[in-house]
Amino acid sequence: MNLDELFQYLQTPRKIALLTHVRPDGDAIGSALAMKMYLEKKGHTAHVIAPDDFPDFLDWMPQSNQVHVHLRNRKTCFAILTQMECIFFLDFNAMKRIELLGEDVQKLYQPFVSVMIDHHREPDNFTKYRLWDDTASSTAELVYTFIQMAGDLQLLDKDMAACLYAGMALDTGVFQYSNTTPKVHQIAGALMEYGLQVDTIHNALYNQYGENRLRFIGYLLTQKMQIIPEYRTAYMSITMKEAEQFSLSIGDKEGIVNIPLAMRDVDIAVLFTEDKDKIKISFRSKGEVNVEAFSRRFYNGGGHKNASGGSSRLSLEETERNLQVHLAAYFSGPDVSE
Ligand SMILES: [Mn+2]
Repeated sequence: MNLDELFQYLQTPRKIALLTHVRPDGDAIGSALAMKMYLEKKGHTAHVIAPDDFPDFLDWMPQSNQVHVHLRNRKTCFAILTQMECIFFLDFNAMKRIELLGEDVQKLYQPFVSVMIDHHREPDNFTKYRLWDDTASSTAELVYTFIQMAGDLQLLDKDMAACLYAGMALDTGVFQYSNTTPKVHQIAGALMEYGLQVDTIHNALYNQYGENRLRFIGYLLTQKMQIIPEYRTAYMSITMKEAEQFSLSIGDKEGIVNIPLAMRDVDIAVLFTEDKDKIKISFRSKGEVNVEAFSRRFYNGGGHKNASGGSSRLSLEETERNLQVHLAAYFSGPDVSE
């Protein structure tokens, strides 16, 4: 899409909100913070609003203490939103992905210019402008591209580079998933030129386990993991009670879904996480197995071919039991009613 009109609009100082999806990950927060710093350098006023808390292991990101959390400060966030002329939607492409924050956005009376920057499949059409590419590794990559297209790469600095590098690293599994393109390495290299210590960033992102978390993973793998050999699928579940017993915080569940893919005979990994009113479900896959289509068809979900999410309103037991039924339907062929 031609973004020149938007770049023209951004030649004048604007009041801009940067919104990320629920349970924001490193790509969402890194992209939003880098975008905030960029827009402020351009003379704009920018506020990052996340629907709920991001994990502690992102606290090192520059300006992470300036993220407004809607769930905890709904009034403040709404007051900010009512002042805005422009809203960026970062790392998501459907209003339902920001839940209550989306309801507040839809209540706004003032007109605002809307921009989506995203890399998830099947975007809803709710913004005036979009930089959308589902072959991009991450929203961080697209934020870099956005700044490049605007002709502003000279405004990049070490803090912005660190946020974007971290977003790309997290969404590519540290440059190992199939979304790791030559362009990803080129941009990562360009970002490193700002003096990034990649080992320091890696330690900050990954080597942050508490003893409880590592022991919990041991418990999950020995006591909870189930394997369905005919569908090369492994699944695990985390109940609210277990999360409490092991004192898990938000970030502690991150990445766990990937672990069963380390097995030679497993192509699909599923993690069910019990929440107050629903079961949250994460899917990961290898190669050509498309868990995005699977989660979209059976779990009101979406995301990427090899990494997607969804949910279920059934009990945890029923949800687990249904998995095998859905896998059978999925592998028997496409739904002809679609
Ligand atoms: Mn992302």
